[in-house]
Amino acid sequence: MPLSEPVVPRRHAVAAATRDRVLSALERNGALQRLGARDAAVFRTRLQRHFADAFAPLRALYGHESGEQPHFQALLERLFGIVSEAAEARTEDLRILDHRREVDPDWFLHETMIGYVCYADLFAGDLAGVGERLDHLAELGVTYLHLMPLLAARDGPNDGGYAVVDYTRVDPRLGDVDDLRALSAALRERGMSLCIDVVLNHTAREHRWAQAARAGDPHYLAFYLTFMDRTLPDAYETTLPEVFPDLAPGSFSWDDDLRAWVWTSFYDFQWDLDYRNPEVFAAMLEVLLFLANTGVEVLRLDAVPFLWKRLGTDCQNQPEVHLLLQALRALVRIAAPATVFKAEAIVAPGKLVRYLGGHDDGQRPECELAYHNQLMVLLWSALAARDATLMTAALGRMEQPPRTTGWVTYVRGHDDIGWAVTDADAAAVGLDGATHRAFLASFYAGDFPGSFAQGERFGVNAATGDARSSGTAASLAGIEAALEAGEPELLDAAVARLLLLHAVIYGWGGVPLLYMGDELGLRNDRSYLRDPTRAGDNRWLHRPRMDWKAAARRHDAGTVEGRLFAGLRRLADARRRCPPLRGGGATTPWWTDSPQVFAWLRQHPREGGMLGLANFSDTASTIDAGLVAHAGMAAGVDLLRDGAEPVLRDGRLELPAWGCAWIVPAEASRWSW
Ligand code: OTU
Repeated sequence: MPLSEPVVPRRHAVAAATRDRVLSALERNGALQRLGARDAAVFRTRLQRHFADAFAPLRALYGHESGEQPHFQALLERLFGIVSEAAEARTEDLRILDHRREVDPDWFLHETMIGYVCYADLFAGDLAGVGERLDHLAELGVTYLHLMPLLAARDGPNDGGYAVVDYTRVDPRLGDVDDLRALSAALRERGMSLCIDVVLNHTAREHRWAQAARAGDPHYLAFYLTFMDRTLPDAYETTLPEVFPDLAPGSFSWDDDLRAWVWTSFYDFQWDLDYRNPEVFAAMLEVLLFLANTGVEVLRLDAVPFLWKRLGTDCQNQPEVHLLLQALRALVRIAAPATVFKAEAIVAPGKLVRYLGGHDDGQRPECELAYHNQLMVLLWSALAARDATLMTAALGRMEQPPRTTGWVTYVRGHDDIGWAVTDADAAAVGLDGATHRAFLASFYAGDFPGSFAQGERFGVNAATGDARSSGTAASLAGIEAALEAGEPELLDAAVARLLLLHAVIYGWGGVPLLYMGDELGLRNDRSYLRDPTRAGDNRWLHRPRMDWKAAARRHDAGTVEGRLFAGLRRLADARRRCPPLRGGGATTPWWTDSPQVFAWLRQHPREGGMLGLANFSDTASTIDAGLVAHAGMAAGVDLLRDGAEPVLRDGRLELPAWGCAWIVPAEASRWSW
């Protein structure tokens, strides 16, 4: 080979040639020209930059190697056609946002980020109503609003909106797509980004695609996983866990119209899509881009672990799931780079970081955010046990997310809490996994002796004995019981517990999510029992309606609402003054010489460090102050106490019952006070 010819690995050569063919196709049909000269140049650069990130996973998924190259090329041209049309449909506003986000790619991981999660109807009636309540969010420092499912869902039971009939229509009770556009713009004006759910894994049985399938249309029949008899369903079910063992047993449902079994991982009215079919991929790509073009900035990708099935496995976290996410990531980025993906993957700790693109063979762009389910579970575990040993060990064993990505951290959400403590993590600290999980379910159902919690069991699995928990954060932390008992001391303790949990999630790094009502300590809501479409699903216990009367007490320091609200505002202020929490840092738990005290060190390559401390005991605890020095915070100050120096006694640092501290070096904090 002559020296002048560069050695290009074949893989890259194929990708480059394919890319050029895709680009010429877009030029031939005028798609690029329609973007206007400037945006066409930018689009072309993005396509060149990200093409391989789409090409490689798509080829692995749909590019059957053997002689079907023209087919695959046609598929690519079609997908990029969808992408270029979406780029063309993007409004001027959003194109400017795209530029801003490309200049500031870790915008969603700034230390100023604070999320709020609510149902539009329960919070403020409808989308327009939400727009009128933004002051409430601004007071809490919110910069990110996750509105729970708001697209048109089936009538009757719809799993809280997770059974969508039309991804391009807003639930008419909440408004329409124009209201969604108006709200996303109003939010942006106030420095808040909108996040909404995209239910990728399944549609409602009443979705147009499913209706066509039921009417016998072979094109749409191929959108779903259907089986003429029980042979394959039975074979799959030998290794499939049940998501809702009591409410919707099994993973297949008989459909009378189809005269077949349909794959339904969740409720029987939620039909799993078949992503082996590239038509499904193309259809969902259009959905994502349509939603991105309404100004939604964060897409919460629901139930992603379930997207690909494989016989003999639990049909979660299959390698193809990651390929799908990588391909979608690259394609959406080319048209709408201001859009961030958030993975809803509530899976074993060892499988989580892959959703953020951390793979054995290096980093591949996937989702930018993912739920830190382990942190949430271990917080409640430590609170019940009054001991942080398991939490320290289990979190210490987890991998770091890639530096360009981050966790969303949370105390409570709309789902049950699944007690995802692995047997290995439990064993590492001398606990039996099953016993500890049963303890947690019992503790948070309020039936363990000495429990302060008032919750309920969810998803009790008669076969395995597993149980999850429902209840609002306030009720689980003891506020409901304390108010019933009318004992101020119990209430002080419960308020301190709830703030303790939030002090950890606000100080971890990533985006903390505040769940609606937790800023006021809203208790369990049993009104769902009167609604037959909800009565069977006690997750509605912790989906209360916003109590605006309670909110009116938020500045009254003598009330529960006032104490929680002020506490959360203090945390928000401290976060904004804490650059180490910015994206690009890493967080690791640290052992202390007190099992009740959880310590974590946040380190940022440019912004320095922060040592977080949280005392899970109902009495004061002390730790060796040498630890603080060892973490590089010898002359440290506590951001949670207005920059005061930590209380030291006989070389030990003292934390009150359920007390917390965020210690930063004094000189680092000087500029911010
Ligand atoms: C999600 O949760 C939603 O958060 C739920 O509210 C929905 O019911 C469900 O999807 C179906 O759309 O199993 O217990 O690993 O754990 O997707 C909740 C992800 C769930 C799953 C998660 C699912």
